Amino acid sequence: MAKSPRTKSDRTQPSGGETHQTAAGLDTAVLTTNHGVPISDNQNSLKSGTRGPTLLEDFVLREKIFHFDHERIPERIVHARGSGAHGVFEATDDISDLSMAAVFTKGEKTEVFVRFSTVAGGAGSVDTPRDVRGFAVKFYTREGNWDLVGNNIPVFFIQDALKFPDLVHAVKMEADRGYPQAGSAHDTFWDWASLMPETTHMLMWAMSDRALPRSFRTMEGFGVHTFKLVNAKGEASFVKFHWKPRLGLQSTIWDEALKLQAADNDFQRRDLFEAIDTGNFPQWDLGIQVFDQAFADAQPYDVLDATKLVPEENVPVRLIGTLTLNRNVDNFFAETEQVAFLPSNVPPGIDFSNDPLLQGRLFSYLDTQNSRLGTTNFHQIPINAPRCPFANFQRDGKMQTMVPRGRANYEPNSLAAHGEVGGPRESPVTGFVTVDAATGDDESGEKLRVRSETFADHYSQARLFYLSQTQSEQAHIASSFVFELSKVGLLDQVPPRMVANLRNVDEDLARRVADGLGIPLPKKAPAAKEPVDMPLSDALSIHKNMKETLEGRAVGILIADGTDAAELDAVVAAIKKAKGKAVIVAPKVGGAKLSDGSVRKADGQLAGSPSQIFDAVAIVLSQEGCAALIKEAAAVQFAMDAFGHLKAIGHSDAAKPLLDKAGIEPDEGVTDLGKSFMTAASRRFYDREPMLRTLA
Ligand code: HDE
Repeated sequence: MAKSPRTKSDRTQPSGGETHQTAAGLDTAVLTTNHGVPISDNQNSLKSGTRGPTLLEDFVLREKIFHFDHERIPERIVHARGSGAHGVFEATDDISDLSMAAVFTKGEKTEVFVRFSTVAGGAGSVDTPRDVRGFAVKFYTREGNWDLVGNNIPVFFIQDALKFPDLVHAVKMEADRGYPQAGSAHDTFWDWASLMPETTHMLMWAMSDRALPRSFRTMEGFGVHTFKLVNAKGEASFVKFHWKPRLGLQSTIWDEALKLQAADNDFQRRDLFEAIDTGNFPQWDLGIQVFDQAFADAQPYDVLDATKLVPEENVPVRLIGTLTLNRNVDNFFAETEQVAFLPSNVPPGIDFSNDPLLQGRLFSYLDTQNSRLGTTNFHQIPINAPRCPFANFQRDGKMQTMVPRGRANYEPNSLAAHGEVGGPRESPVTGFVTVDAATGDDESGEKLRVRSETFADHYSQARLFYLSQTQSEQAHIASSFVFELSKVGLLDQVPPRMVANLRNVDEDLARRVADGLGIPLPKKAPAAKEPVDMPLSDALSIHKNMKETLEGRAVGILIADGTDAAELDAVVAAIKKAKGKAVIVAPKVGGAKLSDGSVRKADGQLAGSPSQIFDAVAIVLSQEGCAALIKEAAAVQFAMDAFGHLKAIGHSDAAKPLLDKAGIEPDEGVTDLGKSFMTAASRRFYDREPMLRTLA
């Protein structure tokens, strides 16, 4: 497989301006201070005598420690933990009738930077908590940057930006005790959420396996809000943006996600980096749902309400381009940490709707960058700088790296008439023009601190989501509510209040959650607006949108001394042929001595490579190997967890005693190592679950 290209010429530089850094100085032979003075000794500080005190005049020591002391910047208040990658977006369909944005010109290739994230945890937290994932894309278009700052869930917790600080305070670690980290299963989150019926739809998604994606590569992305597309005639349509992963959807199950946190807290970050590094470039198609005011008016929900989606069965998703991530970052801090996304970054041809959540975001992101990156000049940092020329009369400020020439720092000016540089001028023809209210937004001009009546239905789409899931997915949702509410320790009033809200979603769901918690079914909460039944939508289910493929999946192959070399080679070859990743696991990382006397090196040691890091497992043992591993708790657990996490297990005949010891009752997911294993390894066996654990 090809290595991802990492040439110097690929490195991001702001257009028009040079950075003074030459790859952080690493191609300079002599070590210097930040001011260029050569350093003779980087091992010892300057002292008075060999054992005397350190001298204040040691500028080498002081500069080095001073810089180190300030290496960290404030982490993002939300979405602190993230992973980024470079790539390209190629427009594949002509939508010039809808939008004049150059990024959508058929055949146009635009450089992009993408950052995936969890929301609640700090920068050093884990990759696999139950949480929403951020899916933020910066398109460096030739008409300026477009930032589509979305999530992997198409709706949001709240309808109005004014509630965002309350949401975030409630979900993040509790104010007095500083825990829990990266999880919503605690008092303050559910106290708040149960008092806010508008969260109900999003809660259904957050309690589903959508909040446990297997990898970034196997999750969808959504722009969430309704935006507008504007064509060259100034005509606007409403649009919702979707990212559809080429590998289909995949999620983990809860027990697996918990164990993954212990096995590898960088699981998703590593998956993304390694996929790109080995040339398995992740891809998504960009889809749009386009509709007009008449459609919007006819719906039983408001398209400006971010707690609602537009079912794909009503407005099909039209695919208009492909995103390919093909280059890892060179430096995590300089790129992934310093990238600053702004939903307010839109080129001509894309515009905002009056969604009150979106409107609040347009302010928040610009503002937060100043406290995070410490300067209003954050747009000059290479990862944030447009790739097209940019120029205006904004000047100075902290960390100004540009050196504008001449006297023109105001406009209008007539300096050009005097032979001086006059600077850029506005462009009514190519410049961004806010589309007028032609799409019928209700802009009466009165000042009102209100919530529109059309936002009042908090339950119909929550019900739509729940009822559109498979039985297994519904059981996962009910069980997640039980798990999370069971962690509400101090506030007895909260679980009943939440279940009372759920009765508006689905009576059966509410009963299951109450039963699971062991509490009486509370009285139904009054609904601001009675929910209605909507036609079910297959697009909302993960199970109905999985792709049976080995591509993008890893198979852990457990071997030990005595493993049949030919059998092992055949399994590895078959996995590779099906574009899967074969990972050899053995008791010792140095390898195992195979039947033919050769030694096969392992990719991972058994104790450090539990089966939750794989999508399927093959257990290729001889009688001798099996006899040894049957006494190894890690080997028994390897098989037991693979089975418990509903994965395929292919095994040699001689490995059967290990499976017996793990309590595995063979089903269609437990196979020999032949063709049937390759088919089984491309999927999961959800039917197995009711036999293994009690779900709500
Ligand atoms: Fe964010 N959000 N958000 N958000 N958000 C931030 O911006 C905010 C919302 C999303 O990888 C912050 O640069 C407000 C919805 C992503 O760097 C901050 C509101 C959606 C990321 C902020 C929302 C998102 C952020 C923190 C309600 C999905 C990570 C650091 C009005 C459509 C971007 C930063 C990255 C980050 C504010 C709601 C997605 C504080 C006020 C809805 C993917 O500005």
